[in-house]
Amino acid sequence: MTKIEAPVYKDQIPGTSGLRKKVKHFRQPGYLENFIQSIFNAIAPCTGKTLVIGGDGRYFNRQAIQVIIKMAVANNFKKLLIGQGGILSTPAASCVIRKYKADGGIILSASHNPGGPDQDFGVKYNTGSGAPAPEALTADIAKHTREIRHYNIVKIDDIDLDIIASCRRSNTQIDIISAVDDYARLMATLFDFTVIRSLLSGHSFKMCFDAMHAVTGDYARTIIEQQLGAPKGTVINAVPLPDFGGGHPDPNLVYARELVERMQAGSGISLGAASDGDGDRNMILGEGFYINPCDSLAVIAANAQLLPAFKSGLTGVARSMPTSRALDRVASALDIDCYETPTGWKYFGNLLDAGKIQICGEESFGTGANHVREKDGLWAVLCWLNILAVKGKTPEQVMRSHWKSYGRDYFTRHDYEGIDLDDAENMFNTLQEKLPALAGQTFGSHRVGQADNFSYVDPVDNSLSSNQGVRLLFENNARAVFRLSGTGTSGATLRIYFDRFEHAGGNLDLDPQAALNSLIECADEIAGINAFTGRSKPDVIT
Ligand code: G16
Repeated sequence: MTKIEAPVYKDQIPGTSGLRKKVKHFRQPGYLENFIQSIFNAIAPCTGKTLVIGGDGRYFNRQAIQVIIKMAVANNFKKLLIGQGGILSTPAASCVIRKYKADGGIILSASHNPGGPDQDFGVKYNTGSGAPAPEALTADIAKHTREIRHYNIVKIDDIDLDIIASCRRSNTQIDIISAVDDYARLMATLFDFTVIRSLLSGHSFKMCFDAMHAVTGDYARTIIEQQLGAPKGTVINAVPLPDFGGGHPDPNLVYARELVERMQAGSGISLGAASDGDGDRNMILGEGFYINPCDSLAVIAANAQLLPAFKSGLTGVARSMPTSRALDRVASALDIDCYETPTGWKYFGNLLDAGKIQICGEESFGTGANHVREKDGLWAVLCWLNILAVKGKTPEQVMRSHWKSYGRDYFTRHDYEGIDLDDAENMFNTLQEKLPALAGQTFGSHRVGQADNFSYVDPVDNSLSSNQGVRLLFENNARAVFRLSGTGTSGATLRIYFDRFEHAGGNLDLDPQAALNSLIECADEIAGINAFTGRSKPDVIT
């Protein structure tokens, strides 16, 4: 074992979901190694522990895995479980950690961010429950990155990642395992595969799943085409590529354009779905019909009793604060708890572990449940397939009848990407200063009822998370929320979330941009988006 002196990097601070930087940044001498050793130091002692390793297959995945293997051997891990080809989708990694009772896992992914030599890479650590490291642990890892003196590594040949086999190096057993099998087996226990199979093999129902040249290609082909009998070619862009084919593997209306075009009205395709770089996000489309992730979450919760996994009912659900309150209305009808957490899947972990919730989700195209501790793109698609198969309806019919029962929470998110960090901070600081005086003021037709910066006290361990987003809560049941993204790698990304409730008897058919237009104008008046950033329109609207 060699101890190598480590240069200290001051920017190794995990964001919303792990450490994300450009590949070139990760390739600085000792950069990856320092961060990995800091994870190991934070979870020490490593002796006797089992670690899962896998990634979304993006550029630098394989090289990084070889480094991590050599460092894990040097740090005396007992066992490494590594996805074949260095691949594990984020939910599959969570599944493997839980199934084999591993002590934790390292997932290599920058999620929906583009891949390639000039693009993004990322590293995150998940704990033994399969959940993303909680805030206290990520803060501890960051502290270790500032205090690190050396990292440990062994000089051994690279391990063959492509063949399922076991070998031993020093005290460490290294198992290359199937990336797909454990996850696919788990899915078969959660859904009624028989009813879905008859839907997919019938002539009246066609679906299209866009894997966006990212990690879900193999998972979707195995489950949707081979196990559920959908025709070959149902999964498009199914071959994972290190640069995602030059695309931006983010399943939204802008970046999943190919799918959106295929799903135009008249296409004859009943269900469209896409997943992101590491397989934890999902987008659901009907024929010529977009289903907002906040609504998708509400529909899944409202129909949970149709899914075998939830046949004994739900006790609670949760959503991130900026996510629309469509889920709250379902929870109230079911008379179950509904929790509001900060943005970041890690905040659902304690609630899931404590059995307080079974289903949770976020506006950022993330939906999941207690089967793993990550959001799960393919799982959400299977939920929809199961619901549609039982109901014998189209996605649009299911959505419209949901609105008729619960009312509609119009929602949109406006993203301003790559803005100057100082401009973003100035805007936020100015807005923050205004907050105490805003309540009672009227802007257009909207009177502010409450204006604050969201704080969350975890109901399980009482930990406090503050500064989680500026909320403007209006008296007419409308909200505008401002956050800076914690997942970008260049400049700042400003996210502004808008939602307002329309009761079941109201106009449920508006375009969300039109339905929220006066709220959007009012938010600009209050925050001065244009004045501070110089931007007149968002880069991405979801
Ligand atoms: C990550 C987190 C999500 C979060 C999303 C957006 O998703 O896991 O919980 O909602 O980032 O975060 P932000 O608004 O800070 O960019 P993913 O899919 O990137 O891992």
